Amino acid sequence: MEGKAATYVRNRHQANALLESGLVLAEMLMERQEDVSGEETEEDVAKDRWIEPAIRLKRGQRVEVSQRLYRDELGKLQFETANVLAGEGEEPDAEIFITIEPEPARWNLNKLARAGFGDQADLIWNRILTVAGVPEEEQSELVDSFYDWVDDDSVTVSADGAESDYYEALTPPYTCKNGPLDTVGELVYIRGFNRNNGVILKGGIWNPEESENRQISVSGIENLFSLYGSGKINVNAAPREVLLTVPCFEDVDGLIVDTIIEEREGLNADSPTASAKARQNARGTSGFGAPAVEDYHFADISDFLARIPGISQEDANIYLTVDCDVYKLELEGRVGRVRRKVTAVVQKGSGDSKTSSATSTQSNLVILRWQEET
Ligand SMILES: [Ca+2]
Repeated sequence: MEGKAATYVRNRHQANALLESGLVLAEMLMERQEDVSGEETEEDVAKDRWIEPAIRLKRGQRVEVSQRLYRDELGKLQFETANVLAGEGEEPDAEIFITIEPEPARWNLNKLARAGFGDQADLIWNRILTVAGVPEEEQSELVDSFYDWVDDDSVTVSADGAESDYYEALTPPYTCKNGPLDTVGELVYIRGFNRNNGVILKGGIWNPEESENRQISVSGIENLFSLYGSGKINVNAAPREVLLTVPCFEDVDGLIVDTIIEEREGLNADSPTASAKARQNARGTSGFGAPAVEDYHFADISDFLARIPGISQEDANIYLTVDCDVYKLELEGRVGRVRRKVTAVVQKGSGDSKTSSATSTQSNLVILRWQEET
């Protein structure tokens, strides 16, 4: 038994160390995006496996990479290289999994207020709650109470809102935040969002008190939000469920959103519905010396508007972006059967951070948030 316990302790220790290695790898990839052009050939990509993810990052796309490790004769973990390979098909002794996602792929919750988006905040909330399945007539309780929660005054925006006098009457009582949220999960304290144990965050039955045939199920909205970024949605990186909640992408069957995803991934490149650019890209990648990584991402908002019909420049200015300097990282270290996970938010920048509480790594990466799974 002692042997097993010692192995567990060692593996856990090493898995934690892998999280640090994962951060270094993520940092390396973020720096590499400055050095890649997107013109790299298949030969280049075959020589260096980090080129392709670096290009994806440069284009504002989500990246998933992993690194295998094997124990050497001394039991130390070494990165997989030609020399350290334990053998074809053999399970690696350890692995690092890294996901890097541009943070503007989600709504910045703290900007979804009058002080952030102005009147458009109402439109965005309406889309978010409608897509989630919250009945129209019950939305104002959530929206107005959210506004009251974050605004610094103690006057309710409407009878559907709530300030401290409302929360102080609850059991147990608490006061209204009157400031920005520190976590997305904090939503559950807000009037309306607290309904049925905060079901709107994870999804479930909105009105369990009703008879079964009147019950409404809602989808969780928690994954639509972040607490960082400009507030605009990155059209290269945003997942489908977020794109569906952008007011200017509203249509009957989510057709615009499907078109956006097909265009940016090149899924429609062979079809006549694809933009001229997507079709040209598909042809361009077959020739000798042509770039190895197909490029369908939206280079800028003009490119986006040219390829996605029916969106106005005005709406694009309000809601959309292709820029990113804040990233969400998911790092996982596995050693044997022990897994350690961390979620981090990092800012890539010049190092002159405006966030005084942030800690800086040796290079230009600023860690805004570091949350280990316990
Ligand atoms: Ca308030």
